[in-house]
Amino acid sequence: MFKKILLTLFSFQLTCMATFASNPTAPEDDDGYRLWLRYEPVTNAAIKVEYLKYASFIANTEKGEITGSALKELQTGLKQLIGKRVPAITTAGSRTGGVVFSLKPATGDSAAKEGYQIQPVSGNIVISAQSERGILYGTFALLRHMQMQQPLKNLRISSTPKIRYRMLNHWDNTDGTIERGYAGGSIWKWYELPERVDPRYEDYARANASLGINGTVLNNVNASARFMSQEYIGKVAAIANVLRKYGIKTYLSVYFAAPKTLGGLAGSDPLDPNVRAWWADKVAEIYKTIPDFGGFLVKANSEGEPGPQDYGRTHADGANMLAAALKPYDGIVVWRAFVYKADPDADRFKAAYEEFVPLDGQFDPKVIVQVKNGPIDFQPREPFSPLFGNMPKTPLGMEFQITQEYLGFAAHAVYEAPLFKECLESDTWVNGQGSTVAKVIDGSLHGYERTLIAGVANTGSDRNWTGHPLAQANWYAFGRLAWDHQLSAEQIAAEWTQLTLTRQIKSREHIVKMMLRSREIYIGYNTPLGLSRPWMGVHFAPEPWQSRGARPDWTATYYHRADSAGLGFDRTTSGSNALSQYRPQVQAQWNDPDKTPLPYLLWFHHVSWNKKLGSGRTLWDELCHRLYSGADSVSWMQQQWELARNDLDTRVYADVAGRLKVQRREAIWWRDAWLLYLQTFSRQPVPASLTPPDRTLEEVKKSVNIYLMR
Ligand code: BDP
Repeated sequence: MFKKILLTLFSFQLTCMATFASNPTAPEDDDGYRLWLRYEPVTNAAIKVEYLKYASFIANTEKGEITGSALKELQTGLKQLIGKRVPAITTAGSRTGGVVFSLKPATGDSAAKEGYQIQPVSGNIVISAQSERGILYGTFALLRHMQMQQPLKNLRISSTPKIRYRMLNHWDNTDGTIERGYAGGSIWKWYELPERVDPRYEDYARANASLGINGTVLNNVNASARFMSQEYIGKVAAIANVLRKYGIKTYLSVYFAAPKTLGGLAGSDPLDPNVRAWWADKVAEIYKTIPDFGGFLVKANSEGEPGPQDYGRTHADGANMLAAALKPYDGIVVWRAFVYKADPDADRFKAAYEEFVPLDGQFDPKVIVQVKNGPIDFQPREPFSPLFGNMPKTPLGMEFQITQEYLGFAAHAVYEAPLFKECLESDTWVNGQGSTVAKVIDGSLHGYERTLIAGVANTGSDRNWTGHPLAQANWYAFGRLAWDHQLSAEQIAAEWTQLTLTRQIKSREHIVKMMLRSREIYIGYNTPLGLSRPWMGVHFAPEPWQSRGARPDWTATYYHRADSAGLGFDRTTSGSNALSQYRPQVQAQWNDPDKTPLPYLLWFHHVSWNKKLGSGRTLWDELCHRLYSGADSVSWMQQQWELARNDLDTRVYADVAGRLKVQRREAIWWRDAWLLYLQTFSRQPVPASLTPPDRTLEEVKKSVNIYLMR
């Protein structure tokens, strides 16, 4: 047996050597675990000499846990970057040639408190901030700068976050599964907590802190009441103890009916004094165990979850009850606006606005209403939610989805920063031109101090955290934009690629190019021209023909409305009139089918198959062209990836290359499904310049059924 192991090891070694021999410039084998914190040795000799000039000591006068983490990170980073173990001292005094943490008295608002400055001062690099968190963020910024081998000489970085609460939302369950998770199981090992604390929690915290993320909701919005039990509060506390060291507060999703199901009360009416007392006691119990607990995230009266409306109360009543329970503490209530009633005649697009706008001004100041970026549900492209700007008396937070529920799971490469940016830069026009969504959520438009941005996490127990190696970039991009929404998608992609994949410029350019186009390519074969597909099921397989569901808005046909006349959802005055929820200037962009930009066309109009579009093609022809060009462009992505091959880690290269092949196959699957199905309505041939699918609609349907089989 022993001999067999030795032999296996030997042949494994030979294989590795062979791989390296054929690929001499590729870096060492990497499993993706280190994310963008790889701290690969500095290769630029002059830069290394400069870095060594500041590597005599790290001066940290503070005794706090968070500056302790900053110190540890800097020591680890420098050891790996320049090969030197840098000693820690408490004060620099007159010494020069080191890095100094300088904590200043707090004067500004919460954003200023988390900001930092980095600059050379009298022979040292000084990281100054008004809080320990600021020092930590500054440390990570310095390390990022050094990983990119930038000089320190004229370094002057000054940065403050634009949004106060920058959070991840995990949709993780007690049984270790993750709702809409595609990278393995949950990283939270509930069954072994609180006794065993997985070291991975600390690496998770480091990664988030490196981006400035300062809060995390540990569990699914479809929450289990168990999280409010004493047993789970103890488990949560063990995780919170780790996250705290990195400036991250822990939050929990709550099951609104917990007073009844867990507490044994008759009901969970938010105006019932017994229910209110139950929550007040529960909150006190939580704070006793987790003194810096962040607060609650709530999905109520949505998709079957319980809520205040079960007792004839409003969302404001429910949220305010929890806010009252949190009053003695620092915690907040994040109340989700993702609601839509099962009304067969309604347009789901309009639901959140109709329920929430009338409540504007009724929420307790501790409440933030968290709104998904679009009015429906995390589609590859959506217009911005009309709630943004229309609740001036209520702080609205942004909810983006990082996990790729509608973006091809972990098989398709879709870089999401362009999606995030598109929404943030949309103009609501509520206070005239320039009233962007970003200004709504950063509080500058309506003067909110409590501002929030959340991303539904894409992390899991896979060794590389996100399944698809390129999906790490989406976690990274979310965090960077949460800190500063003015960064460009390109800048973030370039940064991430350099930190994570390769320092070689040419290869980086190929990868960045591919990342920047990836979302449009995906939309091309998946939801071109403003189609959407939030139908029920696994949210992956193409089923545009699905017409039966528990409710109309859980079918595919509800959304695309294909018929013999044309395609698309009429949301103008002749249809659902959802457009009226936007300001006139926004309506003007989308009201007229002749002027609506093609990417949004079918979101707002039912367009006839033969209508000539701005592109010069008819709707049918344009649709075919986009489906084909999307699917074909996956081959172009494969080429870009190949061009970078020699500068990539061998494992990461092979992993992505394999996934791109899957993406190519599935892109054709989507293309054929839409095309063959919609052809039954358009009754037109595929344009002559394109090669028609080599299978029938029935064959595609069969393959989908097999895919969906248990
Ligand atoms: C939908 C997901 C569902 C979530 C829901 C939500 O399919 O799993 O529970 O959103 O955000 O997109 O509450």
